[in-house]
Amino acid sequence: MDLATKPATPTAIATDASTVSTAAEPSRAPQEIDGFQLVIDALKLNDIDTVFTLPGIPITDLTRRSQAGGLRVLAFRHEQNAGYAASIAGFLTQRPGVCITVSAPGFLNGLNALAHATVNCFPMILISGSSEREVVDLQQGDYEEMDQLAIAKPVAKAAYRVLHADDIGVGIARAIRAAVSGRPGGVYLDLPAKLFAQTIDAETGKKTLIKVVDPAPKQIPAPDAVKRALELLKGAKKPLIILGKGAAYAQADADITALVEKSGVPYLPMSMAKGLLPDTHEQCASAARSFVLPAADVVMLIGARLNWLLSHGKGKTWGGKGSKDWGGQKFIQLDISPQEADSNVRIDAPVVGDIGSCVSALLAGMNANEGANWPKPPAEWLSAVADKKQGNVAKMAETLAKNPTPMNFHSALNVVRDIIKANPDAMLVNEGANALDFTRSIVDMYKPRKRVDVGTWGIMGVGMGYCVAAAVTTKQQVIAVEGDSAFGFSGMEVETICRYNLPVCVVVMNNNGVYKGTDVDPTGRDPAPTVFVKGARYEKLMEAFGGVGVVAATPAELRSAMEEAIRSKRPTLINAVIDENAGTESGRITSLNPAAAKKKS
Ligand code: ADP
Ligand code: TZD
Ligand code: MG
Repeated sequence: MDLATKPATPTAIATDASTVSTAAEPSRAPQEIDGFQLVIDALKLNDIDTVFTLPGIPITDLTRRSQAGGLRVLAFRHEQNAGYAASIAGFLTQRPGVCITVSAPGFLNGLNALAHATVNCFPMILISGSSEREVVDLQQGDYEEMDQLAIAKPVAKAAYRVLHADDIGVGIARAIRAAVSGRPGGVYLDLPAKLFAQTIDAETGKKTLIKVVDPAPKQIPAPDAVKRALELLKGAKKPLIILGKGAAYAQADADITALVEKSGVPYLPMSMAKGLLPDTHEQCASAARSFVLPAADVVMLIGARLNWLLSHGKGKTWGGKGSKDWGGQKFIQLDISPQEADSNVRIDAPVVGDIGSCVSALLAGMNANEGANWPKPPAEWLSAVADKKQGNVAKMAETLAKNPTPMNFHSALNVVRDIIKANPDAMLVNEGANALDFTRSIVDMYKPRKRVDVGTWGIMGVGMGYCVAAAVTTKQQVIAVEGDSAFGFSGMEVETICRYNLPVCVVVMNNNGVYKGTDVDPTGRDPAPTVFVKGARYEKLMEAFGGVGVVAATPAELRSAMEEAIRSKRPTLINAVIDENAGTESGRITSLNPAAAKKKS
């Protein structure tokens, strides 16, 4: 920001990065260390190697000096996208993703992602610079004045403020511990501008830093809880396992596979748990979802909550008669949060602990009791699931084989499905309504933590932030399947993707609008609220920054464009032209639309 236009206060000038012409450290006695450096050193000491940010007062120099000090500093065009990037980096790495923003508006832009991290159980730290306490608390109108700590608290797992340079070590340590221990979540760390310029003796300062020992301690489940769960599972006639993104987060892939295979129980992956075992696994019951949920008698939830995404464990989805009726299932729930059990229906066998420890305790119990002879579920159940699956897979294959003009979601996603099959290490980012729901059901995943999407809230806007974080943290090719509306929320970050030259291929499923492109304003005055400029040329956005833009009107064109993107590793945006009639209102969650609910009642 230009000082001439800034309502400067003396303290703001003192910490204003625009007064510092280079990334060099400001002059001070050689034996002193300042707040900026203590923050950077504390992050590095705790193996945080990347920060997601957007510079400005008072954190410009924090970003410059972080970069000079060896951190990877990824600068975005909007803090919300930096925040989403940090949140998914946390999910992928089990280390808190760090987002650094300016005060008030920048902080508020980052807050959405902080809430998202908390709701999705992703470890993240939002660090925001803030104005001077004395002025904020008396509401005297400071530059970007806002009581940020108070605003962050309700959406954060924890929120802290550091006022003195010698407390920075403790502040960062507490933030890291809060983010990754127990149920992970978003943590807010408030750093007032004055703090960065404070200096203390360098030797003393170094001693105040804390390297967090065992930040996410194992939590071993109680033996009687494990025994209770195994007894329930063993007695089941129609057992089912549901894997959630908590299971994916836990990185206990081999034990989870062993547990599922040893039990012989059909399983359903929630969307971000897809690929924990390959979707093509014979026990995968995704293609028989609406059959297995109401039919199962014992359901084991592994890192999945019985929230709206699982119809709260009751109602018609689960075989209940009315929307609030319990379907009669018994539930086993493996979760790190002891409060999760009974949140929606009774949990008969809660197993509280980290997924890795819970799963290995169950496996040990199975081996101790029965050795290789742990009983498989009854054959009638397995064959009923297999039959249902086969029928649905055959129906889907028929639909996928059609080649309509213009393309619909199925014919386009049939291509994406092949591309992911051929490139199972690629990361898949996915958002939209139809663009989300069809991708989730059509595109098989083969490896853990390869699919990242709208998560627990079903939010639009995670797309390009996720792409940057996925590319940087995994070093793999990233493929994003984006609704045209969804893409618009973070579309400007294609510049960021080009700037860092990341191997990201964005496929915009362009059906001219939200759900469909066919609505009209009944008064004839304006475009309908769900409709965009028809035939929009999204690919030109990528070309504007030196990336590759392609229009794909047929599956063949889409296939060759995606193959070329993967071969070249260049930032690519493919404008996939989809029939504007192809979608349905709200995708698969039409029932949550109050208009639809009203029609029914
Ligand atoms: P999904 O949306 O895939 O169903 P949810 O986000 O609803 O998954 O559920 C994830 C669950 O996993 C949360 O209840 C959370 O407490 C739990 N969880 C997250 N990390 C771990 C872990 N390391 N060990 C055990 N449980 C975890
Ligand atoms: N705003 C935010 C932050 N999240 C949301 N989920 C919405 C608005 C509402 N919304 C959905 O739930 S899906 C969607 C919106 C605006 C966009 C659907 O259009 P699309 O996908 O083009 O992305 P399809 O393929 O046309 O259905
Ligand atoms: Mg659309």
